[in-house]
Amino acid sequence: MLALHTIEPLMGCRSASPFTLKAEALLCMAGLPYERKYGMYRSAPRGKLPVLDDSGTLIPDSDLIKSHLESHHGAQFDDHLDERQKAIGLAAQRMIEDHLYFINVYQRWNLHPDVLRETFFAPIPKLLRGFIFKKVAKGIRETVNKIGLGRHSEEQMTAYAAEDWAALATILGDKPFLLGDEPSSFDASLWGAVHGTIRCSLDTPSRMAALTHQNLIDFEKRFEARFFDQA
Ligand SMILES: N[C@@H](CCC(=O)N[C@@H](CS)C(=O)NCC(=O)O)C(=O)O
Repeated sequence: MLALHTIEPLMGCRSASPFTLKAEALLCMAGLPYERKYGMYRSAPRGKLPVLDDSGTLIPDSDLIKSHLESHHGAQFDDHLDERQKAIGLAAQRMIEDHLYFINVYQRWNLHPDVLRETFFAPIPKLLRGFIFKKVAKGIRETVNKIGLGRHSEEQMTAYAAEDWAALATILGDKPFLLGDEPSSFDASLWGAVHGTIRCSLDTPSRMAALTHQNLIDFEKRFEARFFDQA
């Protein structure tokens, strides 16, 4: 029995987190039935989501979930890729998850605090909501600042995001998936980022940059149609 502890949908996208989107995409790619669960925040083993519950064993982190699905459930996400393709995929994934992600989060929270507080935080009682929201927002600002990105100007951050999207669009080119005709785990990461950015109606400069790449928009739809429409 598989249950994915994930984060709620947000304004048009299936989850507010690209990492939980990636984990869900991997489950769908593996063709495994699963249940979605919400609300595991503080009790997550590493304080972060996604977490996969496999009959009572908790697996935190989207990459560890990928390895678990391969080692325990027969998934073969990347076996068709050669070493060079795997290296390109990993470089793209790291750019998505360790660079672009932080700009996306920062811009979303910086530009739309009121909307986020009243949508995403709506389940929290009103008296507590503002307090918890401020604490989370402060944590995000501090994290992005500590890794250095938050010390750049808004314009510079937008320029970085535009470069990342352009690089991803270039790697994808006119192929159906990031590394060729068949999807791999790296597409789950790309789909999580593209879906979470363009389908969520919270507009940011990074979202606008992503939307200038028709092949990324088409990829998001193609991936969704193949793995999610029947899910
Ligand atoms: N490396 C982790 C990153 C997961 C992650 O950063 N999740 C965010 C949601 S987007 C989270 O749970 N943040 C809560 C926090 O940092 O307190 C993965 O791939 O799963």
